[in-house]
Amino acid sequence: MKIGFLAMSGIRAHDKKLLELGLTMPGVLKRSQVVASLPSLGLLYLAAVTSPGHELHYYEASGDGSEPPEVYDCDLVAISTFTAQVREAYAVADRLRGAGVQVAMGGLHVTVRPEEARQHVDHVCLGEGERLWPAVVQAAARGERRCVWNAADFAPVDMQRLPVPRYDLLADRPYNRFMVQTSRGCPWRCDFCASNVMLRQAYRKRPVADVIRDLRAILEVRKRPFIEFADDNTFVDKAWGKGLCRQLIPLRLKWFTETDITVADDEELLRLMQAARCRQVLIGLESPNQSALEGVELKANFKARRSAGARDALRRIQEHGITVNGCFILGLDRHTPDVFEEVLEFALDVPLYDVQITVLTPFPGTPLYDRLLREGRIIEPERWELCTLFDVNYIPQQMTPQELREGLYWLTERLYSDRCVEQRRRAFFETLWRQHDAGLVAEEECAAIS
Ligand code: B12
Repeated sequence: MKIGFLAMSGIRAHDKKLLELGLTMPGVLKRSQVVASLPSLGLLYLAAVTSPGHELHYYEASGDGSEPPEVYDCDLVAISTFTAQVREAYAVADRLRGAGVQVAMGGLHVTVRPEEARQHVDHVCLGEGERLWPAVVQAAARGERRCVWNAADFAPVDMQRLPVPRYDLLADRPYNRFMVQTSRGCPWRCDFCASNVMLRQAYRKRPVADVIRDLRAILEVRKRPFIEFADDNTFVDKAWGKGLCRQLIPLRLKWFTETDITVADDEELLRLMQAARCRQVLIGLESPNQSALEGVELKANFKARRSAGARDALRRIQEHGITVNGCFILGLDRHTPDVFEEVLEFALDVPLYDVQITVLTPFPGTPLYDRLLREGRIIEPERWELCTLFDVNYIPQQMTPQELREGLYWLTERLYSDRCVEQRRRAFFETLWRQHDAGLVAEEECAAIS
């Protein structure tokens, strides 16, 4: 069979005013453009576990959700879904099936809403895809349609033996950013988090040697790639993390990852991350004030417990030449309209090199979604296209939806203005060059980061 893997890339947001603001802010635009073009790691894993004898192709839908004409030459097309683009994905699937192409769909959204996906696709795939995909391909080859495939009915995915994602399928595409996973899951359970709704297993790490093997495979496709680790929380296990960094040092690759604030607790780890050329860590701070974080992490109240020392922890990370992208969620239940100024003050005080602000978003499958639905606070349930992290579709507890929107605009204008970006970043560069003057950081390294 000819099998197509169709990624729905790009960034989604519908709030017109915010889009206008974003377009005038180089800080926002630059990051969006960079990430919008990331290839889909999930699909590259599916390609890697496809049995030999099939012809495989990787495709991208355009930012408006339209598919390239080549997908119509396939016998089977695999589509990966996030909530914000799932209606576009269903529309693509309807068109493909109308033309006689079989469609399989998986990913975060259909995992929690399989009954919806059944209306549009031949094979609905729930959970991690590596074990179930070969069975889907076999069934498709026999012409069997209208099936639901659940990872829970297959052996658990073994993180000790993941294959190399088929990066080679991207060889003729202009990607320079590549994704690698070092781990899956997160030990914490934040009530809003949509990342791990489909993972049946606890936090799992991969063997460092396998991660390095995958990075070498990328180097065969691209000379100087930038690496994004597509993890939920990379440095949970500090000893393993140090081992990873030691092995990364000789590769001299620049990389980005998501982790929690406990990286700052371990000086040796920070030094190794710096030596391994970590360029940025993204950390979910969620709120500048501790009281708003009470109860947000459901297992151990982790976010609230770590809030008091957060500013110093963030400074420690940045003092190691690693920029922090601090993420805040606006509109948590205990947020009053004061939160917008508080975030600005926090970001300037640390100061944070990068800041990401999003609005609280009830993604289906999360405890937050169920709670807000029960409380009658979701404005338009199932308007999935609003699950973008930038569009308000719920009633906050201590402000109106409009106050939340206005606050988001107010903060966007300030945080991402040229003056504020410069002010936030200046301290980082000053520290870096001081370290250079003290002989701690090489000139080449400083220049590369600047
Ligand atoms: C990388 C990334 C992106 C990349 C995606 C690149 C791409 N083309 O795939 C970019 C930057 C484009 C992106 C965009 C967006 N993202 Co994003 N992104 C991520 C991130 C950090 C990692 C995803 C990843 O690669 N995981 C690793 C792979 C291996 O897992 P996977 O994709 O889930 O695939 C596995 C299974 O799902 C399954 N599977 C997946 N697809 C299929 C298909 C079939 C047929 C089968 C059988 C199985 C299967 O098998 C795979 C292997 O086990 C996650 C956070 C996270 N840690 O998950 C957020 C995340 C997925 N993003 C999110 C959001 C909200 C967005 C945006 C809406 C933001 C915005 N406003 O634009 C857009 C979506 C727009 C769009 N085009 O879809 C949310 C999604 C929540 C949800 N329920 O939808 C997440 C969870 C972040 C968060 N915490 O809120 N994102």
